[in-house]
Amino acid sequence: MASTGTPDLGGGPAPVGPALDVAALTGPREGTPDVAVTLTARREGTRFTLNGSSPGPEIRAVEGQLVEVRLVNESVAGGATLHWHGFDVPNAEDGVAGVTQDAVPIGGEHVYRFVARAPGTYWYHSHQISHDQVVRGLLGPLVVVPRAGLGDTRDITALVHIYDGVRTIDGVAGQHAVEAPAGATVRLRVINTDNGAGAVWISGAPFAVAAVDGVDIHDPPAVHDTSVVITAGGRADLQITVPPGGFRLETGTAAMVVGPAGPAPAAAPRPTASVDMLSYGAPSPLPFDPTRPDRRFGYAIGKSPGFLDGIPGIWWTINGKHFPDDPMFVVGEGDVVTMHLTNDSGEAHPMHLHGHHAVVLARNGVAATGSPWWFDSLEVGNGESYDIAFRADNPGVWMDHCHNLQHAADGLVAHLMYANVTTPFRIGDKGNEPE
Ligand SMILES: [Cu+2]
Repeated sequence: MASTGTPDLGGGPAPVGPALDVAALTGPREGTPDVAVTLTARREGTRFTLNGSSPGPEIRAVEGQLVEVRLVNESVAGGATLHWHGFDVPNAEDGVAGVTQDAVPIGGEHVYRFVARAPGTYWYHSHQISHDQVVRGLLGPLVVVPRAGLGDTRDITALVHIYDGVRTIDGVAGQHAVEAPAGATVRLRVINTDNGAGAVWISGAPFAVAAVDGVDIHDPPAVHDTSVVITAGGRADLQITVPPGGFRLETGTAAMVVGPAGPAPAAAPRPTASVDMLSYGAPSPLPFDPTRPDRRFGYAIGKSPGFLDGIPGIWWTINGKHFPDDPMFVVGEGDVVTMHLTNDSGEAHPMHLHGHHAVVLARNGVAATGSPWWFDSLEVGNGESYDIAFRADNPGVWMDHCHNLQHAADGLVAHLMYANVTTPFRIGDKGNEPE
């Protein structure tokens, strides 16, 4: 893949180290896994399932454990993969068909191995024909708990997904209950697996946003009558003390009631206020100095007439180019990278960088003042701009794309590449079609 366009705003060419092949950038190949899971992908009617259900089974590991997941494709035509959304695995484990592996055909299998280094809330999904396979159910939750445990905290996952137009929580439409005693502390891991941003709120109790995209918020204050808007692909861990009458996690349609057995608290409409992560929580130092980046990029999202796979239309552009002629952002290992994201395309885009967490420096030129806001999925609204920064500390070839997966299929896909890394895989070969 050649470097195209001129995304570099400064920094000069990235240093080229010794050549590395993506296929060699695996997790530990030796050692007995602490968590070993086989996930069998099937087509069931119009749905796709893993081990007979969607969402697939929750994969839960303790920080530091070795995780091994064997994906078996029983009947998903077109092939399948598993991508660990938000979990920064070594590149060969990233599960992107045509970039880090070939799609697994019917009758085939693929083994992923990685160390559960970072506690937090994540999810997994197919990254082959993802605009179809994810919507139809090839997904599930991935949770890594801290080595020290969570004490008495009740740990509850709430994976939100729309099936055939019906919003569900953990696969259940309407309202369902999870029992927890009054006075207990709950960590509610809300995962947005849909193509658009989703608002959630808690009725019946104040709450704090304890983590976003797997990273704890520093000193999160309690809020009430406030919603949390979760980017497509993003997660928010909410911390709540269960009141005597319980509380509700609301999405506007599906709801989860958490509390002692008994009558559920009343549903509440969506609050008008929402948490703004730009100013939520207390500042704390970053692990690098973003005012002295080694590399600065622009990622300008637009739309213009042209051809995509030979089909004329009005397609998304990145820095003025259509996929696959859009930018390759080339970095060297260890670089501190800043990126200026803009969007003048007429629609919002939930931008997802694989393999790295980035931190928000500013939105529309207004500097972040709250807790460091680390993310892997960031909603960039039409007309908005974001300045972000990350450390290039995970060599490979990484997608940096829109997680409205139809937009990605329509070409809103770029890549971050380390200058010395090559991949033997090809989009278009062996049926590889990541989006
Ligand atoms: Cu988009």
